[in-house]
Amino acid sequence: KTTTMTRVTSLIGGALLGLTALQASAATEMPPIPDVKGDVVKADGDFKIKFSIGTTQSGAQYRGLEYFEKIVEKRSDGHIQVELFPGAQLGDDLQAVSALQSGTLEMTAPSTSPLVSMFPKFALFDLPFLFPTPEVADEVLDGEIGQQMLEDASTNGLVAIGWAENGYRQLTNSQHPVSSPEDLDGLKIRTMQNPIHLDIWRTLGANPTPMSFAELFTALEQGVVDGQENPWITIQSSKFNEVQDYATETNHVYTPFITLVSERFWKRLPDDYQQLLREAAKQMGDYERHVSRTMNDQIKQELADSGMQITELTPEQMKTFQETVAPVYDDWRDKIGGELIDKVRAVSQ
Ligand code: KDG
Repeated sequence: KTTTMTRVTSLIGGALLGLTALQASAATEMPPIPDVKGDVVKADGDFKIKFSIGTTQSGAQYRGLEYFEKIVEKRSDGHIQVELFPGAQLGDDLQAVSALQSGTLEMTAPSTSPLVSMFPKFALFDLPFLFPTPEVADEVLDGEIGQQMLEDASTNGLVAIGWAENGYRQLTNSQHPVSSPEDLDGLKIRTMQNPIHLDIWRTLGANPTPMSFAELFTALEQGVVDGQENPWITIQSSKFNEVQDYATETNHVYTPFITLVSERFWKRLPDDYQQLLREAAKQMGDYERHVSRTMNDQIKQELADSGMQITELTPEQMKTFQETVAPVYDDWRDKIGGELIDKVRAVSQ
């Protein structure tokens, strides 16, 4: 009887998940492209944008880029062509940013974390547990703080035109379940090339190694590192679950993507086209955040169904993680600016 009941339950569960997947898929349909065909057409010349990202074609970020491409090509009546290069085909984050500065690539949208040496204030987004909800992240990114950061980042051969979402980061590893900092003892955890992330995992007792996103899957597969941390969508779209048996839902950091344009390319665009790219970047970011949040829970469930053992921390266990990493703020408060951190905390109230 139990077996039958179990089978029936799992059939219903599967059906519901199927329904959920269908619902999620319907809920993340691309919105209609503004019916303004050719409303921004300039006679003087055609332009081509190569847009490179590190995440793969099956992630939420790529869905955003497809939307960006359709908006820009439609509203310029094809006078601006956009070609998408996912999966770090044209180089990792830092290589792509360098290519923008030299003018050999037109656009990229990395996480802010690897850019902190260039833009120290970006480290705000690496502070552990600072953004309690996606709504707080939106208010910071779309409000005065985020808009000022875009202005500040529009230098060094770069023009920053919008925000999208990598998301809340979760820990995975190949060794054993993790439900406390003690479980991290001796674990080699890959981090982004970012000093705060190194601080976080050292403070938690792990053995962190900075590495580009492009090298990560191979390093996990070869056991060069035992674990990493990324949002559920990135874990699935980069197939980390194929080489990581354990995950812990830590939500320890919220990471945005920043949409960047090569200044050399930007200066060749007529003002109308510059405005068009800004508007399309905003629409891309809004849509991509919607996709990221709609898919998040379903993808977590799919990872569990694929055999990943996901540890959900109790409030007490989460509190232990939060209290253990609290000293990271002491080291970074002055460098980032206490006032900026307090502003984010005020948004959270
Ligand atoms: O281009 C992709 C990276 O910017 C993004 O995935 C960063 O989360 C990241 C990581 O782990 O490197």
